[in-house]
Amino acid sequence: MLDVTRKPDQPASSAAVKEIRNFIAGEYVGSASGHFFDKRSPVNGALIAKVSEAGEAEVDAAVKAARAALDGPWGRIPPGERGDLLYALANEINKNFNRFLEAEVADTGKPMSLARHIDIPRGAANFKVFADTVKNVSTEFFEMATPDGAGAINYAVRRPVGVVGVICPWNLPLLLMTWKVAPAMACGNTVVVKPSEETPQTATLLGEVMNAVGIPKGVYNVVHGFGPGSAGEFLTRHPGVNAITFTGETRTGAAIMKAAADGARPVSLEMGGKNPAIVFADCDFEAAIEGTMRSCFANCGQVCLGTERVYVERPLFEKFVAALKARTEKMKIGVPEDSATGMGPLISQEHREKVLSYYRKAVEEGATVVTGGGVPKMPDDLAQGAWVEPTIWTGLPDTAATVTEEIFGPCTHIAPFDSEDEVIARANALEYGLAASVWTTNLARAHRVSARIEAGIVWVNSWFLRDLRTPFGGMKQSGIGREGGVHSLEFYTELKNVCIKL
Ligand code: NAD
Ligand code: 6OD
Repeated sequence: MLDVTRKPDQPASSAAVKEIRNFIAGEYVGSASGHFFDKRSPVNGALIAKVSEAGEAEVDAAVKAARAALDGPWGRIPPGERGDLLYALANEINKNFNRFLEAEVADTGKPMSLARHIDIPRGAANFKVFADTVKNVSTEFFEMATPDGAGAINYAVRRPVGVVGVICPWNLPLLLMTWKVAPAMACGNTVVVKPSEETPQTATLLGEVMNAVGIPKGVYNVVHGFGPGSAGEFLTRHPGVNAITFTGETRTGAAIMKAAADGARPVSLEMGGKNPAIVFADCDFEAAIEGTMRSCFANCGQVCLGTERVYVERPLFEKFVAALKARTEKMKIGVPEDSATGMGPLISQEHREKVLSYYRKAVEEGATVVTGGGVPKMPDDLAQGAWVEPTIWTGLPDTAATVTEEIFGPCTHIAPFDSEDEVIARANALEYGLAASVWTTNLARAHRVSARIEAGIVWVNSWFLRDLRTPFGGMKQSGIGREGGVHSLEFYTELKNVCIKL
């Protein structure tokens, strides 16, 4: 039985019901329809917020505010000053660290320790990294000959792409939203953000921070709502949006791409994954177990880069499965405030139903359930939370739905392999290509295998080690485009050549 006990002095996450509004042209505004949707705590199902759903009118107002800021004050700020403002934003997020932390944890139910070390610091760091990137980047220059002998010079200049629509998921809300908003703003664009309906709070709070540091009104706007027939669709279809950057499921990305085709607008899509970990018998065993534990169960398995397929070289297979099972069964499932909590709930009851349907499907497909596979017994006051057990399966063929489809929960399938060629073919067999990890102490093998894996990022002897200057994105159906460091400039700017005849 998993340890789900809570000390009596540790309260279940609960908060007074908040009213969350859209943020348009520097003001918090409700929607003309007066329509609100409910945001419930993943921890105990309590209503924590009523969120004002933006209609077409609010989305239109947000896009127009973004356009006005672009044509007005923001468009006139020199790049250096923009960079200073982005640094000020990062510092202001850090000043309000606990407010962001509490908001993120309330929306997601994730362990406070995780949000304290990853989500909020990264939310701030994104602004500094992209301010530095833009400050330090140069463009090309060419001299050329002309028939009259006087010559000509060519130089390239980067200009903002315009109003950028930013559509975000719920798993790392502030981190992934600022991962797009920071480069967009650093490059001189203005943004309209549509946070996930599951995580409205930190994007909204960021509006306050924008005002506090003096970002001109309209540069950063937030509209709340859902996808089809709601703010997400209204935003992606709005002709005033010049480019759309999206993080979320592959199916949603495809729908957004269709919407962007009207007006031939560019998209940057970071989408789903079904990421393999490959564990060779020569690995550092402890490191491989620790890294695989994190990659399977961090954030309750709700990380796009997480591992849902583990391939272990046959001589190590039994030992690896036993060790991962033992470690998993020791992990504490609990409330965010408890520092011993290793795993919180899923984001919502709806997502829990999806994950549990895969738990049932795995058994129907003939899996051996090594551990988990169900719902943990929680105290009565947490009974309405979206809890599931961390789960490990073995024994499935590579063609099973459990092994081929993204589940986005705390679960993984472990299979043995016999040769390098075989495991590479199995790792590459899916239409996803987001991330992979390889565990080996053989340097030549590390190079060989990582070169052949079809994934946007391959970690060797690590997982989720991120240098924000590096290209990030997915191959195949996991993404279109690369963001990160100077690579973000490809999407967030238009490159123009100026040719001057001398
Ligand atoms: P989702 O695709 O359901 O929703 C993402 C966002 O899109 C939400 O804000 C949603 O309201 C909006 N949306 C939905 N339909 C839309 C439409 N037709 N038009 C416009 N907007 C629409 O994804 P999710 O459930 O929030 O997040 C989980 C998924 O995100 C997983 O598949 C995960 O792998 C993926 N993800 C990928 C990355 C990456 O970097 N590749 C990062 C995080 C999450
Ligand atoms: O670290 C990042 O920048 C990033 N985009 C992480 C994505 C995590 C997916 O859940």
